[in-house]
Amino acid sequence: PPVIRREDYRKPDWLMPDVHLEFRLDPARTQVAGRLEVTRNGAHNRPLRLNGDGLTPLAVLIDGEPQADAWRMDGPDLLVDLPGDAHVVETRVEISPEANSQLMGLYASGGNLCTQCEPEGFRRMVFFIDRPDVLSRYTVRMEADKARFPVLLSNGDRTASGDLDGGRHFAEWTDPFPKPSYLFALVAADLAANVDSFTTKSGRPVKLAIWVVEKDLPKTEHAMAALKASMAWDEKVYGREYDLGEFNIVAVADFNFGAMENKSLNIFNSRYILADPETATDIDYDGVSGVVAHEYFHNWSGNRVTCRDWFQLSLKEGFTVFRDQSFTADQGSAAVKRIEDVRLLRAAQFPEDAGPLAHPIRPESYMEVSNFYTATVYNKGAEIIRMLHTMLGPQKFRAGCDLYFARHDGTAATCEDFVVAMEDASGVDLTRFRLWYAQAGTPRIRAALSHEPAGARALLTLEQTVPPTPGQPEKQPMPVPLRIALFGERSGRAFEEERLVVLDGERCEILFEGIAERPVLSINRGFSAPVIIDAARSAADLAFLSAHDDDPFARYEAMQQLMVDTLVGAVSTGQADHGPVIEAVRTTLTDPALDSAFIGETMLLPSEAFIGDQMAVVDPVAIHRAREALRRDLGGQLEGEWRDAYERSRANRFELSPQAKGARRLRTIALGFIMASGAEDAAGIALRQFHEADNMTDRQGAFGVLANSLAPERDVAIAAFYDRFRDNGLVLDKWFSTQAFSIRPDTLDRVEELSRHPDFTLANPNRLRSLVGAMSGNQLVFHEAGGRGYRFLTDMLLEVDGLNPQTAAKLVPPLGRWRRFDEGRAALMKAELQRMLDTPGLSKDVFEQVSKSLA
Ligand code: BAL
Ligand code: ZN
Repeated sequence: PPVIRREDYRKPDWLMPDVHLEFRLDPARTQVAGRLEVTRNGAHNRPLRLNGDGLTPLAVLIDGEPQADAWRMDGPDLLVDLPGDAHVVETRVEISPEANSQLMGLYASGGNLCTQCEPEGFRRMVFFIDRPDVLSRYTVRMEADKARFPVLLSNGDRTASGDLDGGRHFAEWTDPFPKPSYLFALVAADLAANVDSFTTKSGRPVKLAIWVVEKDLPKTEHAMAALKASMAWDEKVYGREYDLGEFNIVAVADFNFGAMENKSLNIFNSRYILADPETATDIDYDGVSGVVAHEYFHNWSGNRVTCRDWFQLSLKEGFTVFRDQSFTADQGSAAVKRIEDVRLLRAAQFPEDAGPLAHPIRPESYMEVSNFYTATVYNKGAEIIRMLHTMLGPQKFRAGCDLYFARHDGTAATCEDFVVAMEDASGVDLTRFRLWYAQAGTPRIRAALSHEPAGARALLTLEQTVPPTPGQPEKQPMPVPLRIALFGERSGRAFEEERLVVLDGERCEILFEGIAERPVLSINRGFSAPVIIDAARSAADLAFLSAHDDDPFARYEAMQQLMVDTLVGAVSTGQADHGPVIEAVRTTLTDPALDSAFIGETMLLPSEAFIGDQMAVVDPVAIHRAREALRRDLGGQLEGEWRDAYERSRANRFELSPQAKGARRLRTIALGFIMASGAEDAAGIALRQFHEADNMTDRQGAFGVLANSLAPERDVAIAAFYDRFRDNGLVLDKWFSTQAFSIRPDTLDRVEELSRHPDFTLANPNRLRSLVGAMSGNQLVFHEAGGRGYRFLTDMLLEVDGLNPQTAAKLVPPLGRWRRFDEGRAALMKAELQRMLDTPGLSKDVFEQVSKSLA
């Protein structure tokens, strides 16, 4: 497949200020007519290229006349020769939504019809200039059977509707805001709405509607509350107001992404809309509010100002993730939110940045843009915006955002435009900061602190290296903002106010004065930069920080580092001293000043994958053994403390307050350690929690603990969970994933069995990820010697590729990590990648990921 390069960007040859679309909707045969008012953009004589994907033109008219000679196909695209500078081009095609298993373009889900156009799904519905820098005003007419599809929605405002002959009806929608095709949406459905309203700060009423199948209406309250909170927050924090009279959200069960920010008609994966205590965990509730906020915030960061080309994707995604993270931090515990965000970054983005698919947040090239909706573009992108916020301060950052929105409203912009607006508004030179957009790889910072008691001075030396990544062997040092504090080892107090140090080159030295007692270094507080810190602090210093640091993130981080050091030491030497971790955990667990949510986060052992990331060669079995040994020791030696914490955090009635959520979190973590202690009554306690729970967090928590166990209670829970929730797809996903995450020795057998379960299907991305995605994220099981996990993943992936290449390609990265494993495993992993490559008809989505993984 051809490689598309950022440097080859050329402005569009033709513009398309006004378009009119007509959809005669039918699940099997939908007719689509497009009427495009095109204008020549600049002096050239190139034809009009209308992108298509799998379309056959049934008619092509120019200025109202059929023109058989004026057009030709060029691969999937339609080329039209146009004599003048402004013409009306009309085309007609027929498509089959129910046969569309890619879930891109117009497709059927649960009997309803909906669209997904980002990034290049629009061209699967109608010949069009399908690129984000061509903005058009849309009018849309939809016609459908009224009984089957009573609800007809598109972007903007409904401007006409009525009944037609033969039991059909129509609706017309007009969107006054010019938009690129990727933000188009259409829904024809039999759904009911939770309707509410919001009045914007300038007094404009907005009708809000969340559309779901009728029985799910009670599960939309949390999403609605989140939507209203997001609208108010964006006004308060960014001064951004909603701009239309309606805002619709539609939930569908089959969806490639989490959700989609189509102008005024967001379409959501139902897992990010539906929540009630019986079926959703606290994590699910947070997912709903976070994603509702994210999609809403796109109305400004993405829709009003969109992207010039797909290389600029992080312009809208990194910025919008930063905005949704800030929103969630403001709504609840900022410390816990930061810990969760960093855990996700380390789990998903750091490995990507260290592997064959590493790319800068603004990539230089791609074969298939769908492969670039990555943790790097989204989550590292958000960290880069956060660093700007940290370095400029909140006022100048806000001024930069205001200038960016004012300058680029109604246009398609670039990452460079964003940085220039930040520079112009703040007066800060960001020349070197731009390297963060251009260079891949996670920088490593070595920090060495020396103390001179006689002179009461301390000297901190910082050194930066940025590792080579594919296509980027040499790197330049980047500006790294580090929040730093020193604590007195005896007094436990900070010596001075926290400093913000920007390490701007390869090396710098920072002098601290008035440091009489030995200082302990707290660095990258709040995770101020997305880097790896190598500070070589002793176990005693880390334990000290975990108890005394006044930055909650730094306290968490110190505990994590202590655990990681202990576990990596245990794996590499076979010897483990668990004492310091056990004492540090005891101190935190029994600190009455700490809230349960924070304690819970801090008690979580680093994942097996994260421990592997610290090692030259990952040994999944040794890592698992070392981690389980620590869990057993923590469980056994602190059994009394865990039982106290378990009882203390016994939630009463379900509520969603931060305190109640924290209590539930700690409760299940304590349960896990009681189980690890080997106590005889542990499985019974877990099964009681499972049965008596009045909410999914407690039930799922107990289920997860039992799923790892060899006790007979595990089978009871599996059967009971299934019986209770067999009719709820989203909860069944949990049933599949919990079993696929199990560390039992028979997990792969069970996963293979579940792949033949009548409720398993490759057609639904959530279900696929719940089994296959979960298994490949289970380091011990996926890397079982002999390669059965690799073969299972590959078999599934190849089958999915025939249906839904975009989703199939997302399953490749775990195999691409072969360089990190021993020769035997690496050879088996490569063999599976090669098997994919040798498969005829492989999609370009999967081809790109596999060929880069083998390179
Ligand atoms: N734009 C694709 C889905 C999202 O990031 O909101
Ligand atoms: Zn987004």
